[in-house]
Amino acid sequence: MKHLTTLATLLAGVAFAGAATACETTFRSSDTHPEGYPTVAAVEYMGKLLEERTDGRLCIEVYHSAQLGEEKDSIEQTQFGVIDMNRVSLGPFNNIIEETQVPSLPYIFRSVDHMHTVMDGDIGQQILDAFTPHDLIGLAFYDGGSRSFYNSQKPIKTMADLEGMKFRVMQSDLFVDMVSAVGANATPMPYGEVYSSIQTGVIDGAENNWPSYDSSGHFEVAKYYTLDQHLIVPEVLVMSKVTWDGLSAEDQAAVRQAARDSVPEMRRLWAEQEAQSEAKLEAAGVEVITDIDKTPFIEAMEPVYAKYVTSDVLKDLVARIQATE
Ligand code: BDP
Repeated sequence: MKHLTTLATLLAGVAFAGAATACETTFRSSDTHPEGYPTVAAVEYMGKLLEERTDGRLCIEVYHSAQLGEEKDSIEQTQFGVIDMNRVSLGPFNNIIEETQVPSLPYIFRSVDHMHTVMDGDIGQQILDAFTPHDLIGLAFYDGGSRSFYNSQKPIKTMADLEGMKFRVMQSDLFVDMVSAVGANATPMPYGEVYSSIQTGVIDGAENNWPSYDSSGHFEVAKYYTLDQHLIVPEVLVMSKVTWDGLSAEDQAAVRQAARDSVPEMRRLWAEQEAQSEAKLEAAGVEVITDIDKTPFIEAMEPVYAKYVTSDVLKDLVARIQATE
């Protein structure tokens, strides 16, 4: 008898747990980074909020480590509605959505705080709204720290040291021109190909933030890291418009709110990870070059601004960002 009661309780427990976790809809969300990376953890956190707030109806499953493809391809799949959500850098959108070029301009932000103020306000909203005509719904911006050059050859202390070197950039014309502007050559390629390309000498290096430099293992094959901090490019969380259009207005609001509420958590995780990665890689023997004069780098970017900031919309966005305290 006692045994039976225990079994009944157990079965009831299983049934209950089953009901609580039976999601009516599970959004598939793509991320290039591995499990535990701040962007992956933040979208999982958003999923938890959404599940709680919809009584388990709406859930998110994050397919990390580029399981759903490299960013450029996964963006297309998201536009088609094959993938429901995607967390990506703004870089791969540059060639499709003009407005995303503005926060991707080198040295446009004076600091991460400046970037937060801009992206949390009207300018950020305008850029999120610019995704809609491209079959995507911009939900929130995440942090991507600042990006700097690393390479396998030598410590780079001045712009002259970059002369003729070959760096991988994200698949964005703007970044190709950014690298040319400092006297080096750019090769756009998917993130997943960078490690072996450095290892085999196809390229001399790449550019990224501390957490990516760490989690990608690029530091193992390119140990010179020059903190010129040319980009403070935010990352973005988008939903496919196909998925979005299938949701009720209340569920759309719940998705938007959960995405917004994941931002402070993301920033907390990001700050933690940045410090951890920096300490880990310094201990691992990465040579960090910090005594660098950024002025020539900033001045060298003038032709990039001249080439890309040509439409009224972009000119206005740049002027408003520069005027933001
Ligand atoms: C990382 C971004 C990721 C990009 C990657 C890259 O988080 O979205 O794919 O850089 O350089 O920092 O491709």
